[in-house]
Amino acid sequence: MSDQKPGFFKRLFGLETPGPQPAPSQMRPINPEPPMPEPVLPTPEAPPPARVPPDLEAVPPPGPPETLPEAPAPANAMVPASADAPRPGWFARLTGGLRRSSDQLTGSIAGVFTKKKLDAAMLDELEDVLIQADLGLDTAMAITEVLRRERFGRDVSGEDVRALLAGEVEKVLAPVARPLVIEAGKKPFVILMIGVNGSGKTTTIGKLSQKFAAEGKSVLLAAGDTFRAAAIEQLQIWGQRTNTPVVSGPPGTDASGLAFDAVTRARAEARDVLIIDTAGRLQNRDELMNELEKIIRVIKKVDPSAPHATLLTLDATTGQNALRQVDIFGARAGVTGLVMTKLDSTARGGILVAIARKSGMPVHFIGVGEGVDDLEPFAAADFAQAIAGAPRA
Ligand SMILES: Nc1nc2c(ncn2[C@@H]2O[C@H](COP(=O)(O)OP(=O)(O)O)[C@@H](O)[C@H]2O)c(=O)[nH]1
Ligand SMILES: [Mg+2]
Repeated sequence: MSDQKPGFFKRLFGLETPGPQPAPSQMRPINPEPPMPEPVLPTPEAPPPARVPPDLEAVPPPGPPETLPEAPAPANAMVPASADAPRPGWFARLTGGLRRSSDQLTGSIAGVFTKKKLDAAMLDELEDVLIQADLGLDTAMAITEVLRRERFGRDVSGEDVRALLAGEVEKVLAPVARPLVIEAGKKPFVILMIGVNGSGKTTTIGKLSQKFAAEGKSVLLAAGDTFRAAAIEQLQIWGQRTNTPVVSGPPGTDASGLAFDAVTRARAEARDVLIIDTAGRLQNRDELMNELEKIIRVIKKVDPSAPHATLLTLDATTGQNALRQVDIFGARAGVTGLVMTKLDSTARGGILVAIARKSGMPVHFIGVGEGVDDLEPFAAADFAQAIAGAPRA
């Protein structure tokens, strides 16, 4: 951000409270094969990745360094074991998952409201805090405007601001919080999972397959990330865990041919849902985007109405770069909805608000952990309250 005030980061990071680390029981590695790194081309706008985990291709965000969880397990922990402990309720999981984001926001807001009477300097500082929390300029300005209009020169507490923040965030999110509806008339209902490498496609497929199986749906998975043996194996492990068959071929198989076979088989077996995994695509790599378009064309040869949902997974830890991914994948692959992953690993959860306001794209689910149950249907009011650290209405 070019408009940040000097000394701001010092204050911001001085206040940062580290979030909870994933429970060791959720991190047991299963897959012995380390994934092969894929070639990485930096985007013109973004700096080249300085520190990329072996299975990540997502371009790291500009701006402050992200606190990633200390790798508690080897780099190949791609399929974490399910937690054995009883699971907390869903709102507790959501607030737990968003703790890093809400702690940072709450702490920074408290740092602004040290004086009682609201003045211009406090409003400016608050606007910076909200922008730095990745909420986007519009949301930051809307909130400070309400305060300027209604509370200037009067008493304002951090709590008042958090309640206002929760309300504004909810207003932005409500129109995009839309469930993923599996239409019974579409059999199979074909879901294509796309996104840059490491954004959480395969993990989200595992979580979704568990969810659909629990609803009594019959699911088929397709290992369409045919570049790497480890990627195929990772989906197979999720298939075993969720008792779901997986269509796969040897590494190097043509992904569109595999997608064709998968749709044909799912139709022959009268499956309710088919979820197709794809290789990580860096959005500026033209030939890879072309391949994605080819997969879609080939799917349509079996069923012209498919894919019925094209879900883009976005890694919340990539911050502002996620906005670019929405634009480019949206233009090239006809994205129908978003899944934001790793909200538990970042203080930048506010990016979802900026994406919602800018793109208006439906948000179906959010990922708040690596376990099979750590996928929550996206609910605007709950998310808004959790991120603002506001009490539940
Ligand atoms: N903490 C956390 N980690 C996640 C989440 N979703 C995925 N991951 C992890 O992110 C890494 C990359 O995920 P993967 O599904 O392989 O990404 P893909 O390359 O897009 O298929 C893996 O280590 C996953 O366990 C999430 O919601 N929270
Ligand atoms: Mg994958």
